[in-house]
Amino acid sequence: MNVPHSPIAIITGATAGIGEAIARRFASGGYRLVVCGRRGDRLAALVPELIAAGSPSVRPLSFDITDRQATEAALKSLPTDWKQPGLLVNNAGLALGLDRIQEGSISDWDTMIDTNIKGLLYITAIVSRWMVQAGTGHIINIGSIAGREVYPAGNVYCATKFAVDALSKAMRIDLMDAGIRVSQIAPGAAETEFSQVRFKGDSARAEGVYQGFTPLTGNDIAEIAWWVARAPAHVNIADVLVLPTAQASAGLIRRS
Ligand code: NDP
Ligand code: 8X3
Repeated sequence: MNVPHSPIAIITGATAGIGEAIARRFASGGYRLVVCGRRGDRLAALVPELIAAGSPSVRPLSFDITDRQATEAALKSLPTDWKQPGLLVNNAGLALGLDRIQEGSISDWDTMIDTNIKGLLYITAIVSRWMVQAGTGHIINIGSIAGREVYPAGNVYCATKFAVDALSKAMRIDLMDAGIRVSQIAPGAAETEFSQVRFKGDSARAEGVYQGFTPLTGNDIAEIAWWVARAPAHVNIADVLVLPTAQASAGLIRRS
């Protein structure tokens, strides 16, 4: 069923973690959804679940956000009436490795920069133009505590999240005259697939990141995204830093 008047949200990185939780939250709120990620099998499995949760219509787009042409082709393949999204959630991102600068992998650095900064920009370049044409819209960027403070061996990942922080502020300035809201949600430690990816499948190391305290979940961030998106039109919740209660700063976590 297609309900033309239900709002549309485009969510990147919807195959796992925070993005998947946001997709489920907005499905239950009645949004039409464009869910993005490289893993097409996960997107295919997610679509009927989002419909069952309450979304009137869901379009999966499987592409690599670091591939500019693939990103443009995927977004442009949407039907015309889907090119008026009320919301873009720039969530796709990753950390690779946790190495001191003198020991880091340049290939990992390239992937983080290409995904977290350039990929976010490839999407934003297209969708912000649609929003300006429509005269309305809201962009939520998922930043991080790592974009507020650097921590040992966080170097390039932190730099990419500092870039997301700068771009969130810059987008808000540039899109102000068009009436587009730009918000950032910057979480601390959230238990998702993030550490599995960072430590390249080393499950013991990944699980250790969340031991001895209660981390955030994707659902915690999804509830905040819902609150940010559903604020009255004259209210822009510009920036939310959200930490586990046991975390006081990037490197400081109280563990039992
Ligand atoms: P997950 O690893 O669970 O999810 C990451 C998502 O990003 C996946 O859906 C993945 O999809 C997608 N993604 C990664 N690379 C690409 C790519 N090249 N092209 C398209 N999609 C891609 O991690 P989180 O949910 O934790 O991370 C989501 C965001 O939250 C990231 O920006 C991260 O930096 C940020 N964040 C996470 C925190 C945490 O502690 N977990 C804290 C603060 C911020 P697929 O692999 O299918 O392509
Ligand atoms: C993810 C949180 O502290 O591992 O952005 O960098 S952290």
